Amino acid sequence: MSRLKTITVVNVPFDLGAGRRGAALGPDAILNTGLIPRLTSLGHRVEPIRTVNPQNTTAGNSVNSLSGLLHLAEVAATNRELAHETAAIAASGGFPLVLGGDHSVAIGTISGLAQVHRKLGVIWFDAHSDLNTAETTPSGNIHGMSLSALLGKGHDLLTGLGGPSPKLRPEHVVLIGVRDLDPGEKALIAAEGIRCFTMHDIDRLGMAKVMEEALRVAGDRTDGLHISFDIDSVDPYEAPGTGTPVRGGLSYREAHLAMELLAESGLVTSAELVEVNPTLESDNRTAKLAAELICSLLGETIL
Ligand code: HAR
Ligand code: MN
Ligand code: MN
Ligand code: MN
Repeated sequence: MSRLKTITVVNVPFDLGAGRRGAALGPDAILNTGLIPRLTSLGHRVEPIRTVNPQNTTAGNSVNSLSGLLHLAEVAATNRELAHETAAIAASGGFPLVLGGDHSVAIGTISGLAQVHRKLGVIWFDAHSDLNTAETTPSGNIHGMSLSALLGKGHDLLTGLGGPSPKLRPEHVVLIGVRDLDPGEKALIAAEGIRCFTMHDIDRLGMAKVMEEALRVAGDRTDGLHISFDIDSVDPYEAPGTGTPVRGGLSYREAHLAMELLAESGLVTSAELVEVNPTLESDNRTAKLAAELICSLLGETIL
């Protein structure tokens, strides 16, 4: 995969997968930092921005309480459209860069990618694991269920979206930055044997070693590598503008080092950056960090 890419940014101003509103403003906040000219100056070709925003996603109160999943219809509709976008971009050899939105959009992003990459590897940066199902969720919020849905566990409307289930195999998935798990998520990690580098592991091994192992799991014997970056993986001191902050996260340098090592690997074929909520801060600090991390992932270096 060439280091210089043809990038298509896909905006997904959608936040009904989260328990509080505001992440829908993430894409504009990230773009307003000057992300596109910065990517262009790295030598990438940047295609016109696409926006996924189905009509019915503004209905804030339609809650599907029967299934226990909040806003299931809106989440499914948005992700169906998003899957079409990422599938088309990936099929044409482009690099899809999805800007969320809450982390439920990973269902659409990755379901589309899975149509092109039969053995997709995923590195999932997150304070959480997003491995709940309708049975285990403490909140009903679908952004806490996106990874399990992609692994084939959960509601049919989510698992079956944009192609046959499962979209991912557990042996090609790595979690990094984890520090807040619900009991059902711990059980699923153990049952499926999902590689999980908690903050404790990062403290002990160092980020360089963690990335080396993560690249082996998600990058060897796979035919594409997607980075799903939940900004709440970073410590709230650096990234306060997010809906479910958890203390004790990645430092500024650990997050950048991870992105730099991914860029160096030359293996990354797509990425998404989610959960930036500009309503929770006044200085756009988190959106600026998000844009910086994207640039590091796409080859920006210090020297
Ligand atoms: N585990 C909790 C739940 O399922 C909270 C997870 C949601 N937060 C996120 N996802 N930002 O990573 O509700
Ligand atoms: Mn998440
Ligand atoms: Mn999270
Ligand atoms: Mn919790």
